[in-house]
Amino acid sequence: MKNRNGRVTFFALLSVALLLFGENILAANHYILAGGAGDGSSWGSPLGTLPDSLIRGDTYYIGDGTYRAKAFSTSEEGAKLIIIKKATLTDHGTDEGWISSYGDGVASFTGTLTFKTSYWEFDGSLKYGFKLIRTRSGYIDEHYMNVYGNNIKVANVEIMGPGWKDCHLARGIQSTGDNLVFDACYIHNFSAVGIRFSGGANIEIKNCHFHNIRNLDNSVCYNLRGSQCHFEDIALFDGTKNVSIHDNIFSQDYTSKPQNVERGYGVMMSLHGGYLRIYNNIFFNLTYPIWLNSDGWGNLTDFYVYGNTFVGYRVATTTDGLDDLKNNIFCNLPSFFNNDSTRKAPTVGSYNLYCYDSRYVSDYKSASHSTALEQGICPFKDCVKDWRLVSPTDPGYALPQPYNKDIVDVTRGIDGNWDRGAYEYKSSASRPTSPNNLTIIPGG
Ligand SMILES: [Ca+2]
Ligand SMILES: [Ca+2]
Repeated sequence: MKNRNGRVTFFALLSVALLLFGENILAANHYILAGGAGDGSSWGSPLGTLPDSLIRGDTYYIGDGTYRAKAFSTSEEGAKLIIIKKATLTDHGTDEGWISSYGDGVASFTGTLTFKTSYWEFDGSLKYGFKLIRTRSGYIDEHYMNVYGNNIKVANVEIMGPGWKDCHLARGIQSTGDNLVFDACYIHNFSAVGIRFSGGANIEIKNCHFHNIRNLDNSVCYNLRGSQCHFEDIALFDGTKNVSIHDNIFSQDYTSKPQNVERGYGVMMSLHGGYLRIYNNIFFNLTYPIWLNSDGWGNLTDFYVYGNTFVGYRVATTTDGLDDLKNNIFCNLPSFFNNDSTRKAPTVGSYNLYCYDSRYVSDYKSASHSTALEQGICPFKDCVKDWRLVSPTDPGYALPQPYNKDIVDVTRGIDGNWDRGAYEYKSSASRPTSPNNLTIIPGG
């Protein structure tokens, strides 16, 4: 601390300050805007693209425009994050040189983004400030994002594939890392896979929308392109473990009936281990919402399926390895979904609600604490696009955290009745003055 003259040096003090407050003192903002040629110090002097090497602890704001492929390979420094976020009207760092047109649209990336090292946050700020697309023609087989590092969060990103009909082999995201969060992403229009995990542990996928991850016919695609056209929204393979999938929507277009014969897997699993918690999701018009690959499980310990809404399916969920199945709604209305293409919902759980199906109504009624609705009753505001409840269900089973909030964060049972399905129903007596009338429409 003291030099040979007994004086505390400026540099020694600075070292202590850096040790104590290092991230706060050093953290800086950088500004990137397509077409920029500055030093990145303000919106008046933006960089045109993210630099090759970024600075740990810093934040990089990106303005509207089109950007190219990027490999994120900056070395780690302990747990120091690098934050890359979309600049918005209300969150863009400095006002110096700022023009509102820099932040009222999206930042699009037309090449693959690859996270090679750990501790990154990539956040589009608003739904969906970052967009990953391809603009060229022909078969597109390279993945749109690769997540190879650990401790990475990806949020508010739209990943629009090259087309669900055309047997492309591209995946939205290919991932091998640990400690990952995917939040509020919209991944659609792929014929292979939305997100594939090839190993990795402690993974959370929430508030995302997967739409039209399918292909015209797998045998057609197999013959054309090989066996990578999997039509899986989320694929958990190769020893992936400890996964939580909640508050997501998995859907396919529903324009004429029957549509659900066109396949589509919501969550596909093989050799998965640790816990697997699937709750508060909506699965609409998928042939196999939750499906176990023929390779079977790994070392699975807790597999829970709670509070989901299944509408239109052939096999709603595997029951192989399933530890508990509660508070779900299973709905296959013959008026919407052809009897030939719909199958029986599982009856091994309890506190589930079943829509009417003449073939299975007696089984549904005899399931533990079940509800089997009468013929012609749809429990939702709209069976094909709005799965909020029109009235309370028979009480669900009260579960601990994290299962005590619904898909839009309403506390379960806040009105005295814990409802089944992804949406909690709030009776008018306790409804706040400004309810969250969120309507989620497939494709939107
Ligand atoms: Ca703009
Ligand atoms: Ca309720």
